[in-house]
Amino acid sequence: MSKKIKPYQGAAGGWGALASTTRFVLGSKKPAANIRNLLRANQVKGFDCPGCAWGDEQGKHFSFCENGAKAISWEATRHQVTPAFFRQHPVSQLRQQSDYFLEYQGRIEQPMYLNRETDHYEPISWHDAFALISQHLNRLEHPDQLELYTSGRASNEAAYLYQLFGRSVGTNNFPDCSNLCHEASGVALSRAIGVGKGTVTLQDFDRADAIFVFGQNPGTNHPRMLHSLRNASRRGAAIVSVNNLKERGLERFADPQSPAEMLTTKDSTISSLYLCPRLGGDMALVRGMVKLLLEWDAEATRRNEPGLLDRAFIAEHTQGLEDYIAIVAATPWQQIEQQSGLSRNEIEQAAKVYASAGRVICTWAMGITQHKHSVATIREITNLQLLRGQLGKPGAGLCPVRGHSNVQGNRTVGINEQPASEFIDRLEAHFKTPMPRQPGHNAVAAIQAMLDGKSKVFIALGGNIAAAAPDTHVTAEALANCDLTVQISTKLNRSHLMAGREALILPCLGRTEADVQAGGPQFITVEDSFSMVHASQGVGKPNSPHQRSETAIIAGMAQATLGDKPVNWLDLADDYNRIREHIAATLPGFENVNERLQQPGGFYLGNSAADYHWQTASGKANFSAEALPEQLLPASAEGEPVSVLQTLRSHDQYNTTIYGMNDRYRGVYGQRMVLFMHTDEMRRRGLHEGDEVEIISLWHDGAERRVGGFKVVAYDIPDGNVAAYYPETNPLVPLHSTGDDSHTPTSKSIAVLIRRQASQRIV
Ligand SMILES: Nc1nc2c(c(=O)[nH]1)N[C@H]1C(S)=C(S)[C@@H](COP(=O)(O)OP(=O)(O)OC[C@H]3O[C@@H](n4cnc5c(=O)[nH]c(N)nc54)[C@H](O)[C@@H]3O)O[C@H]1N2
Ligand SMILES: Nc1nc2c(c(=O)[nH]1)N[C@H]1C(S)=C(S)[C@@H](COP(=O)(O)OP(=O)(O)OC[C@H]3O[C@@H](n4cnc5c(=O)[nH]c(N)nc54)[C@H](O)[C@@H]3O)O[C@H]1N2
Ligand SMILES: [Mo]
Repeated sequence: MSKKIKPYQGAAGGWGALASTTRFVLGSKKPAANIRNLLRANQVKGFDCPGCAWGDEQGKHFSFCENGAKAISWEATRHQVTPAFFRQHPVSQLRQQSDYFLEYQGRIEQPMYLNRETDHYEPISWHDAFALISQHLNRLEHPDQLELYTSGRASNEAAYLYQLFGRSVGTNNFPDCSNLCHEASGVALSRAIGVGKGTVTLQDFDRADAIFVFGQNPGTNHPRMLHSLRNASRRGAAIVSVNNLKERGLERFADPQSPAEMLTTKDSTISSLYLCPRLGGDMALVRGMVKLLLEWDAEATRRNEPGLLDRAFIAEHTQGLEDYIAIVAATPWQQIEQQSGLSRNEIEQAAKVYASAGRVICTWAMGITQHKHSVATIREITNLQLLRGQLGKPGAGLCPVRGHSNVQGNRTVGINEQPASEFIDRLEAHFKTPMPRQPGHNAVAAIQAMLDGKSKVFIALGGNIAAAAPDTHVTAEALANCDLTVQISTKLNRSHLMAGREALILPCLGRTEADVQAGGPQFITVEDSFSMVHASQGVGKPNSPHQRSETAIIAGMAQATLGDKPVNWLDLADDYNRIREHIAATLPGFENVNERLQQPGGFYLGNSAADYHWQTASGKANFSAEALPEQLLPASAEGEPVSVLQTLRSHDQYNTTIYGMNDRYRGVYGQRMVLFMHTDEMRRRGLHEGDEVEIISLWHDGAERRVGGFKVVAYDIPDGNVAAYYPETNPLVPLHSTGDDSHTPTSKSIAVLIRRQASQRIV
């Protein structure tokens, strides 16, 4: 595919999506099996789509999306990375290859051990691999020298076993992808409403009068959400999109699964209002909306008309309103307009939609969670919802739209570096053994501990930390500093090449594949963004007889390290019902899990806040009263203009997995090294479309962070903000540039200098 920039004219979804799906499915080597797989994804029987964490409509057939199709066919490849492949390619040579090349090689076929002498991975038996892990773990001076990373694709059963393994060794070091992702949502919501999860269910989208979508690109990352938005918009609900960029999926949508829509090429307008704030400007926008709501409410009260606030809800269920009102009053309009980059008139339009809607849902994703003041921003969105009692009732609530398909479930079953003491109490009582209580490391702390030589063994249950984590070179150094790194993976990736002094790759089954253990065929469970837990059972034939299930691999490591303490691990891996019985005994909400899973569609875990039960210290929902950040980022550094960079996903990628070089809805073809920029900024900088630039980030530690070879693309983005793809830009994100209280890297607001590539010399 040749490189080109060609603005996309169609709606999101539609023929473009269908053509792309067909190409991905048919382009793989086993189209029949792939299509059968697609039909089984997200159905009552079959597997949960590994694409994203959006919920499933009950009883609807053929519910898959273009990007789910890519995820499934990417996993179902027949390509294999065999011992012969590794004999041919030394690790130092593989390091020169792109992420796309690495994953494209296919599924890891056998367990592999890195021989540092020869610089090649060599086959190792499962027995010897587990023995090596146990030797390393039993040699640690302290259990906290172990880091156990999780990527949110693992099942509840695997994740539960993994946390039990880590805690039985004696550590709470569970860095996970959530630390890089929705951590701010968990922190903010726990403080505000006493539960770190969204309060809505999928059915609420059918009842909302207005849906505010903040900092999210569902057309690419949660395509099934577009169905809910389209249906809502058709029945007259207002959809307000708040996004730094004009995203096609939020503007228009045609359903690739609705023949009528496809034939008439009738597409739906999704958003009735589309606001483009500056990066990090959402808190200021919401503050402005609240300022107006309070003004309008006061006017109505003066006229003896019903006010806009839900006073009964506020009185019964909340605390902290006075302080919040005071801080809103003290926030000047000038600061609100300057920080949001929106005019008072634009903010007023959003406030009017909000004020006139009976039931409102607010959703958000990475555009909100990956900033320095993300927790404060989510608290502000929550304040807005509390003011009008938009919580708990049908059609209203808060909805952080999760990323990985089971990231929420992983947290629920104990992947948490700061576990609640009640959970540890339950584990101790049930397993009759002491469990660690000291807080563990999140992703950034884990990288720092490895860098400092404090942590010595790194085990990853999936994911690709070397590419996904910030400060790529620093992360690589941290991994190299470990005595042992272990990657439980489906496909070859960067993390296998940025390894410790000793390293293992342990190949596992994917979600779509049949998992047969001594106890017969097994299913696993997952939890979606709406707290629905349901079963998932793979159907495909495993790619190689050597691959094992994640659960069996964890059991193997645990049995080799701990013997039968505190459980017979191998016994649990024989029959996952046994693991679910331990889950039921130690986690509220999972009582009789094995029976309840028999109901089609699974069961709802419940949400205390949606039931007006506030598990906060105050016993109420808490308003927060925080000033807006003083200044987002500097406008210039030593006379040179500073831009603010966000790092985001293209349409052809799943996190660090690159499926292809196109970003169709943004009109980018055959390339990924692009930098989206406003035309005014291009003019000021004397840049033209296609000019090559390098990007240098500003951070006060003096280290140089620079990437080059990016082509400028003119785009509808606020002047002074720029955007480029992740993971190519991860070397620019300083490890310690993290969110307040969330510790999440600020991947959506990095201060950068932009220089023409020709000026190789930096003055
Ligand atoms: N196909 C596919 N599906 C995926 C993934 C994938 O990579 N590919 N990844 C999965 C994962 S792990 C996650 S977390 C989710 C990610 O889903 P998203 O959060 O949609 O992912 P991003 O591409 O990071 O997009 C961030 C969006 O927020 C906007 N934005 C950035 N900064 C700001 C801001 O300050 N304010 C506002 N209002 N908008 C802003 C960007 O323009 C962009 O539209 O998707 C999940 N689903
Ligand atoms: N700059 C920047 N950085 C970011 C982000 C950003 O927006 N900007 N987003 C962040 C976010 S939201 C997230 S969630 C993280 C993602 O971080 P990770 O979850 O660590 O990364 P992924 O790319 O999802 O992991 C892909 C790898 O997982 C393995 N894999 C796939 N399926 C399976 C499976 O079923 N089992 C096992 N064991 N392995 C499997 C494959 O080997 C594949 O190479 O990245 C974060 N990093
Ligand atoms: Mo994520």
